Amino acid sequence: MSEHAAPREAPRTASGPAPWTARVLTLFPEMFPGPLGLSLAGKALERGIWALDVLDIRDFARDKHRAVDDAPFGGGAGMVMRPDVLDAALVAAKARVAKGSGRATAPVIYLSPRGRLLDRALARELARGPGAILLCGRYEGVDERVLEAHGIAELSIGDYVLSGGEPAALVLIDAVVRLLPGVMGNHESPAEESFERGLLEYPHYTRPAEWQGRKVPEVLVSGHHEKVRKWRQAQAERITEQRRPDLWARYVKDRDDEGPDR
Ligand code: 9D3
Repeated sequence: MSEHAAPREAPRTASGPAPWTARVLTLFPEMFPGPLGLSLAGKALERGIWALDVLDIRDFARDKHRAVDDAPFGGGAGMVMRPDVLDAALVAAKARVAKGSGRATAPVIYLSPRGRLLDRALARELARGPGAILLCGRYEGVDERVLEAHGIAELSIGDYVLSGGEPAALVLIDAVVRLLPGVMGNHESPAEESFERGLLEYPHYTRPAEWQGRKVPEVLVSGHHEKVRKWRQAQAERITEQRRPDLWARYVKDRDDEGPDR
C-alpha cells in the first residue's frame, strides 16, 4: 500500500476556473486567516476572489506520538522538522492544487529567514499564477532534503527574526491578494500607488484645515488638480530620495531608461 494518496487528474467543473489559492502547511492552522479575515483580504475571501486551504502538518505524522520533529543529526540545539512528514503534507497539498485549478501546480514556497527577500515584483508574479503552496517552519527549520526533493524556493520577509513562518505567510498572502483583480476599489488601483511606481507615498491631510496651529499645505485646498498632482509627485520624490536611497536609485534609473525626455 502507498504511504500517501496518489495525485489525481484535474476534473473540469462547471463552476469555472478556481480562484487564486493559498495552500498553507502549518503546525498552527488556527493562525489562518487570522488578521487577514478582518481586512480587505477577508472581504475578498468571502467574495470568492481567492481561497485559503490550510493543512495541519501534524495530520501527516505517522507514529503514535504524531511527532513532526526530531533532533538534528550532528548535534546542536533545537529540533528539525522531519522530511517524511513534510513530504506527505506536500504531496497532499499538490494533489489538491491539481484537482482544484485544472492548471499547472502552484509554486511551493518555504518561508525562511534564509530566503530571497519578498518584494513587489515577486508579489506581482505570484498574483499572475494559480496560487501558492506555503510551507511554514517551526523549530530550527526543516530537513534540507525535502526542500531539494520538492524544488522548493525559500522566501524571507526581512532581516529580523520571527518565531515561525506563519506571520510571514500572512504578509505574503496580504501582499499578493490585494493585487488580484477586483480586490481593491477603482479609486485605489495598485498601479496608481506610489510604491508600485517605485516611490514612497506623498503626505496625506484631512479636515480640519488647521489643527493645533498646523495648516494643510495651501496647494491642496486650492482646487488646482494639476498643481496638486505635481506637488504630490515632488513630495513623493523628495521623501524617497531622503529615506530610501536604494529605491531612489532604481527609480531614477527606470525613469531615465523609459523616457529621457520626461
Ligand atoms: C533560533 C533559530 N535561528 C538560529 C539563529 C534560526 C531561525 C530559525 C527559524 C530563526 C528564525 C526562524 C523562524 N523564522 C521564520 O520561520 C521565518 C522568517 C524570519 O524569521 N524572518 C524573516 N522572514 C521569515 S520567513 C520565515
